[in-house]
Amino acid sequence: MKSYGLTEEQLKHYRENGFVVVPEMFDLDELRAAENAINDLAQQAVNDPVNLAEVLELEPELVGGKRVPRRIYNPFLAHEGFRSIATHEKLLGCIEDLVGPNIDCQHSKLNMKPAHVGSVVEWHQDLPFFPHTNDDLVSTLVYLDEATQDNGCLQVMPRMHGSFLEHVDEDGYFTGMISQQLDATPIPLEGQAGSVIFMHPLTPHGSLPNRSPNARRTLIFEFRASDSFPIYFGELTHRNEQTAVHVQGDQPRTARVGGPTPVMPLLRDSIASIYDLQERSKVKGAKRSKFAAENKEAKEEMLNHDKR
Ligand SMILES: O=C(O)CCC(=O)C(=O)O
Repeated sequence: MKSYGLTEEQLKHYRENGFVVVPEMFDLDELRAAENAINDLAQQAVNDPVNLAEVLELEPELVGGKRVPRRIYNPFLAHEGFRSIATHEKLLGCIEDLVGPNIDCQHSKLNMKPAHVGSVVEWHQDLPFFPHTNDDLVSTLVYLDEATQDNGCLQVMPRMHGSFLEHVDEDGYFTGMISQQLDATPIPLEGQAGSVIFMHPLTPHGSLPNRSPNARRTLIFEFRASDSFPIYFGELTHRNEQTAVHVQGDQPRTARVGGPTPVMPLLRDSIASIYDLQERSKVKGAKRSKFAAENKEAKEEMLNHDKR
């Protein structure tokens, strides 16, 4: 019998809203494994600068005259310290409640969101980046630092996880950011270090730049039911699958087909990350979604950000 999981109320919240936050699921001692892993990888990158681009991606802006990392690729595969969090029974107990007992980690990443420069992440859904035969995937974000509106906490649009939204430019190419108008009010998800966000893969989300003196590092695991299979759309499907790992239960050989009809991304070029694709799309003048924000401060910040 499993000893950890979501409460009925948390499950209901997830199903209705497309996300749920579990405050401080991990304590600072448990997060130390990730802290040590980040230090190890940073040291490796310094010792082996030739392979730097394989391990991490840098912020375009300098901090104190130096380049700082904005993303560590594939933390699950890169270090046991990250795996120990991804496969912790507390976390997998919740994933099992959401997608069943057979679980893969489809991919992972660590967004560093460093103080003062942490890049914006434009509004997007995750599943259009890797369509599957069903939508039983869970984007799982573990805050490694306290996340606030000042340091660019994740923002979500609730109750919009029922379909694939448009992420295209005028030629129909995938831009990695929502291009249709949305009538929704974003919710900022603030939380202490160790808090975990479970998010449906079709929930629109994004985050503002970090304008504070405090980093907002977030460890992200995309889990999926093991009978949710990727639908091929080109080289990126193959690349994604190279980092997928089966983490619990059986490995069914029959695909379960269900959920909203997948929209297949048409890529112009090969991409390194969501940051890379969104930046290139903006340079090409692609449309970004606008939305009705009731929260005055959030709206002003979004408008100011648009002017920057
Ligand atoms: O860290 C964030 O603000 C959002 C991360 C995200 O949505 C992504 O990297 O796909």
